[in-house]
Amino acid sequence: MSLIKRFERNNCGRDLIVGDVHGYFGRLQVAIDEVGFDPGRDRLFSVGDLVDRGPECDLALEWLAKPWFHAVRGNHEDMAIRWPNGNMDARNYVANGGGWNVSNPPELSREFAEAFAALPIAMELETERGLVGIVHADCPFSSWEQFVEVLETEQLSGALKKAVFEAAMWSRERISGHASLDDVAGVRAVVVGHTPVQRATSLGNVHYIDTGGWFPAHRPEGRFTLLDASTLRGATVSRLWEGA
Ligand SMILES: [Mn+2]
Repeated sequence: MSLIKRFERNNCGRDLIVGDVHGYFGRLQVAIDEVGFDPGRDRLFSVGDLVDRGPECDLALEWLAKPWFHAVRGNHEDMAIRWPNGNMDARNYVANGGGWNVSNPPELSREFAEAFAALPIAMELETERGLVGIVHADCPFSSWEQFVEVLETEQLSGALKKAVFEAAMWSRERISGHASLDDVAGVRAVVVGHTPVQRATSLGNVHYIDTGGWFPAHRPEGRFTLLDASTLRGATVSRLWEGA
């Protein structure tokens, strides 16, 4: 298992990056159809948080098995990993949208935990305009190389591992203004989700793309943003699933 997964340049199609999905795979399918996603040439990358809150969380494994779909671990995957080990309080988990997994038979919860524990913490895409990093919440270092170096350290100390994992999957320091807004060095862009934003936005070279495609029906402002890794432009797709 590798904590960083690297992808060579996609020479035949597009690389699109989507924000948090939170169990709305039907909507995600509609969104990628809308931009003419071609599974034979294009690739879809996820910033994590595939599960909790939405109605189709159980489809996450099916999506992860698709050869063109790749995800990093979000804090909601982290909770699903903790759950079968007794490291996740049931009430807190349910409050965070984990009710579907709390009611899963233990064998199934274990299956999800294993699949999510196999996800990398970060991904790295070669694009024609430079390297693009993907992590759920934030890059915990001022340089991407440093982050990768730590993720590749075979015998990472327990304390360092915990701190790096927590920041990568849970941090809101940068977007809440409590940390440096400088570019992450050594990488063209870092793409994250985790903190919902009204529209895709960037702080330095860190791009926030969770525009709430998973928002429930009473929050119709939510959209999926599909960010092109090469142009760093996002297609914000409509809520076709609302029905005509
Ligand atoms: Mn999150």
